[in-house]
Amino acid sequence: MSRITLSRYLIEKTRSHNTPADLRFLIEVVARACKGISHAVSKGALGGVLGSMDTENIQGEVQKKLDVLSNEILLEANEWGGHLAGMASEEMDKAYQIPGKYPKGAYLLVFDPLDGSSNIDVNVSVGTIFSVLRCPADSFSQNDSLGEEAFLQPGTKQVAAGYAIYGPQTMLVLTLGDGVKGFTLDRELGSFVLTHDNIHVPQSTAEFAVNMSNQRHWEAPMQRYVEELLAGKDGPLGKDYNMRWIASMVADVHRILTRGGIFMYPRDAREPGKPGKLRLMYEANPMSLIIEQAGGAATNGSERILDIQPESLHQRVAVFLGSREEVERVTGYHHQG
Ligand code: P6P
Repeated sequence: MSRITLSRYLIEKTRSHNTPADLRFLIEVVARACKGISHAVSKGALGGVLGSMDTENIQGEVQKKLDVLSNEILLEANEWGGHLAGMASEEMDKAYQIPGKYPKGAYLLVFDPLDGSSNIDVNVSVGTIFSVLRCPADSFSQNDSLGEEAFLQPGTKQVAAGYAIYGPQTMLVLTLGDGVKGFTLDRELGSFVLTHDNIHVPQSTAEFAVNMSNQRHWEAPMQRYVEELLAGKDGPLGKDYNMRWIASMVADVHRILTRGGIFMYPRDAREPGKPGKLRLMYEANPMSLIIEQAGGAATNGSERILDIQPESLHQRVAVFLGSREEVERVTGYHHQG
């Protein structure tokens, strides 16, 4: 059987589902940038790019050299193509304005260029997460700056979302709104090849992902739910659960897409008033669209993540996502209060 590359998949989508040519071009450019990031990440210490800068991003997190490099790779790959009205990134305080010498296009690209970067120096899988929105007509101008409000759209407005995971294999996982596909990078050809044609999250699971060291900071519903998970078959849930926590959202979500599970990052008492650690626009929304498109569910404990109306670019949110049965269960605990 001839192998279907990402390019062929996208061209066939354009023909059969009217995927606009400039959206196809956008995805191909992002995929090419992810190949470049994969190459830089895989060099490790040999590339002189491990370790930290002496700078912090808007999250107050120390920036790794690869964070900044990955961000630059995505900006430089996308700014000239004429398919974007602007970009936003975890690594930049403000929206990125397309330089005046280049034409602007219909889409907005929002990304976490290198998620999980605290794991880079210990050689654990990391990834790039991206989300594609349409630029609202009333925000678009070839000449004027793009305001942040153009990006503040609920996750249901995403026209595409995906991630690259830089692990034993480099993979691109993508949804254009009709299912989830997985492409594995063939390093000899330099092409992403379709290897997972229809990724589906198992409805039920016996595996949960949470950073247990935060347990004492959780609110009561979360405490109760995890206690019952830990009680296993002797408790009310009637089955034993396994636990995994990689502390790299891309790797944890990829595992859940592959074999089921529930990923949890609840808000906690460490940062009162903050709704959670993870960012809505470029972590929770793209991952929630992918999970839902694969048959799973994603909430912030009380409402569907994709329905949340963003109020700021770097807004945070609590995240419960994965196997539908388990997400509905934990959401029920939060509704009981
Ligand atoms: P903690 C990585 O920094 C990240 O944003 C996600 O990729 C990951 O799921 C989470 O934070 C890990 O957080 O508090 O366990 O280190």
